[in-house]
Amino acid sequence: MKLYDLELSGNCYKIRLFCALNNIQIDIAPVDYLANEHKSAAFLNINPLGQIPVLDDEGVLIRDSHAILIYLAQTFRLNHWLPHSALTQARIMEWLSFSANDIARGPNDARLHDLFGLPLDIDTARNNAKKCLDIMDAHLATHTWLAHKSATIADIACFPYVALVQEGGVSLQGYDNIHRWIRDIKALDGFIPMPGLA
Ligand SMILES: N[C@@H](CCC(=O)N[C@@H](CS)C(=O)NCC(=O)O)C(=O)O
Repeated sequence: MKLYDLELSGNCYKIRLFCALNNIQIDIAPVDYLANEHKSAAFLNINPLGQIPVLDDEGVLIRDSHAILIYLAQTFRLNHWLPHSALTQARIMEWLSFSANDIARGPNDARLHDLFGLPLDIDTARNNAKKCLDIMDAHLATHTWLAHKSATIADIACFPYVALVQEGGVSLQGYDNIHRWIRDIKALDGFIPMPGLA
């Protein structure tokens, strides 16, 4: 399996982290983001959205970090990361959707503005980020993990941009339950960091 990857991308890191936690071997194919390789004709053949990550499993191409997490969990029968019960799968989907929408328009946008200079509305992004943190902290006050009694792909999906939120100028101070959850993820066997994460 090959991952089209950018080291500084939280979306790509979700896949690298999940593979490390589960001893899944993947070849990393770095994409030259600064040179706009992801918008080249060759890459648009791989993903017409011009986005990374993309997984290539023997010619089967899968785009989107959340779709890739589902694919890997199912392919390697990692049922504890994606349990089969209807309610748990619905709970996981709630958080994958939260990651793709709310976290993307909050912590992720704030970081894209501050770290990469994207012309985004930083006040809106930081307000969105704080709403995300409030919602997650309240949830984690009564839940060890986001969607289930043990860690699932929901936790992996939400982890990077929340743990990196300070790179978008938003403090995690006072979000004690999120701090505890971040510590719990970092303590998982096989955890690997990415730049910006201690
Ligand atoms: N929903 C996608 C978002 C992927 C995404 O936005 N990737 C960024 C890098 S982290 C990218 O390629 N951006 C370029 C663009 O959107 O043009 C996912 O979860 O993988």
